[in-house]
Amino acid sequence: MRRNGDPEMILTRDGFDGDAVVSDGNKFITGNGKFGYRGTLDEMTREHCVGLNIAGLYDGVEGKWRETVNAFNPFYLQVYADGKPLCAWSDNVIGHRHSLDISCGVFSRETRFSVCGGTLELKAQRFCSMADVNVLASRLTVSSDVDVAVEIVAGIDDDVWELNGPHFSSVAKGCREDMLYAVGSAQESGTSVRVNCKFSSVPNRFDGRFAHFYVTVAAGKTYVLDRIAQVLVGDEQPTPTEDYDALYARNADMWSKMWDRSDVELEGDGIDRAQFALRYSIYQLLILTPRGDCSIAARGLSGQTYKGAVFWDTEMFLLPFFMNTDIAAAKRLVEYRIRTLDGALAKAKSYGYKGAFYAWESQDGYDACSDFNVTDVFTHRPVRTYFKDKQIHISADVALGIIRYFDKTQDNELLLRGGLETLLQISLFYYSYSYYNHNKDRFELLDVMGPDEYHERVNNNAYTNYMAYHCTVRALELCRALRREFPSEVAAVLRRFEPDICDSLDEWASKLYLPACGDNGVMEQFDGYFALEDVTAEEVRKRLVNPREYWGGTTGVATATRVIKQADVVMLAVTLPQYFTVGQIAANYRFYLGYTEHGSSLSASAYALAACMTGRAEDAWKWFLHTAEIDLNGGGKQWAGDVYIGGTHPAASGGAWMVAAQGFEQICRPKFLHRVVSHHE
Ligand code: IFM
Repeated sequence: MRRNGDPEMILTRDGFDGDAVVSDGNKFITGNGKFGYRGTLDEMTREHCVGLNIAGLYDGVEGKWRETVNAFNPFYLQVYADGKPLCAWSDNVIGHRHSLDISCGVFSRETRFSVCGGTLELKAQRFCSMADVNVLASRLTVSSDVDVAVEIVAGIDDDVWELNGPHFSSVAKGCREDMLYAVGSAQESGTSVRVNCKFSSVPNRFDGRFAHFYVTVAAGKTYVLDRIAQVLVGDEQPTPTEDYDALYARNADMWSKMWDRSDVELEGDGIDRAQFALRYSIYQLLILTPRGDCSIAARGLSGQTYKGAVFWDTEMFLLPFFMNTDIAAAKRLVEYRIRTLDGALAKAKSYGYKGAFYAWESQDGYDACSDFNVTDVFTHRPVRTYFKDKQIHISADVALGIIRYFDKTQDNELLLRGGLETLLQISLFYYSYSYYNHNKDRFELLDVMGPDEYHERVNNNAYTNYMAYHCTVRALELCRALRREFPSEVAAVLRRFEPDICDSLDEWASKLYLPACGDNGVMEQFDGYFALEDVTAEEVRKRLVNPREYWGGTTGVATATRVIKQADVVMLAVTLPQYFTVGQIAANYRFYLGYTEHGSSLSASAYALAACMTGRAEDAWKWFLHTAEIDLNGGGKQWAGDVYIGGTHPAASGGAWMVAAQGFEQICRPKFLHRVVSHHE
């Protein structure tokens, strides 16, 4: 495994590009699972989207979306030489570069300025410590080939970038010798956020907000200023911290252990670009390693997009990586869902259903998904969307996460401490949601939305029906097996349900409608899909009047067509391949590809996996690069109607890992997957 400082592990931008500030904030992000610090420069402020995002701390402001909180920025710093500010975009810049060392999560910048007839070089490094998760460290060095009088203004910037803030009503700030602090409380919960920043030398002056250092940098000499920050949430207490070098060494050591567990090496000619993209994807996953009670948000720790909420992305795209590299982290992800079962029970009840209907956008179990998740670009009016009400597949995705975790670990304890109850409550939800069609003597799941969000309120979405069926059958199997070993514990779980729950679910599953593949091998995405306008995604794109237009909803360009946002039947085929033959997977891949917009970053990896399963090496490679490079290219949609949805794409990174670690090996020897289940057509 490559180590700290290896050029093959470094991502670099040469020269400053003002247009790339926001996307570089995502691309050069550092983090440790508890915090994400965007890849911005020290002299930047909220207008450059500087962000120190805190995992799992949510706050809501009256009339606005509830979202995760960004902490005060401990690393604001502006150097003045000869009375003028030195910024990467100043006129006197001779050269600039910033980089990210993905072997150890260290962000660096080097900028040279023409000052006083000589050259002054400003270098800075920083990292979020993987070893001490409340700690962030930064080192600034200033050197020059002429004597220069320099003023450094450094401190905690409490004017934070927020999408739906302000989240702190008042902030107390102060300075104690070599340390600044800022403390505020999140408006809704009152949870306190304290940021301390300790300098390696005592400032000359504190102006009530920032510290000022006045130094003369002598020709040929280097001035060094270290800053060690602690970010404390709730009742966390400050702890003594080590110096920069010691923190750096322990952080690097921790990273090296993480890479030892997680690296995937590709073999072959001309794979350098792909290898880097894959390692970069793994880096993006490692900086999201869940801590404490938290799970992982859909845009990771890159900001407040998607409200910092947890989606199905976690179970379907992130869990496989953690299950194979860090089982303790995987367990946290699964436990998060078990812990938030009450929220799912309450959501089901609020719609008049039984069982567990999980939050589409979970903030600790509460569903943050708005009824109007998109704004129309023409009228600027909110558009009624049905993600929250109708994407019922979320509960089965959660169940599959628990089942896969159990299959890997045989952790009976987890099942007995809430896992089994969660699985049965999820099955009960589908049972209560379903409709019994007397004419056809079968149960159906009506008025739903599958993974393809452009077709709302459809009947019998294939992905949803199969996932509900599969998870119910597995839940019952696990229940029976567990009952043999732990009869009294399982009896206690079952007492929370109607006495005949298992028989009812068994019968329901045996009568749930599972659409079969047609003679051509293609499975219809939902009832009536084949009757929609037969037009490709590219043709529909040409119909857009505004590039940010929303394709779905009642009047979207895709709604009345076969054009879909993301892998749906193909997602089903790669998730539960046992219900398909290889030929059927190939047929669905071919059929749906042209209709898929890939408007979600979740789509490409599903197509890559399907390509792997059906021996399509070139396509697999293409879709693999697409998913692995999404954050390197600044790709992915930035807007849904008028709503900003930019940030990093953890699910795409997780998908890249799945394709590399689990997909590629199938290209040469596709498994024969045939076990067709098609009943009640
Ligand atoms: O979960 C996804 C969804 O499938 C498509 N829209 C974005 C969400 C978050 O990544």
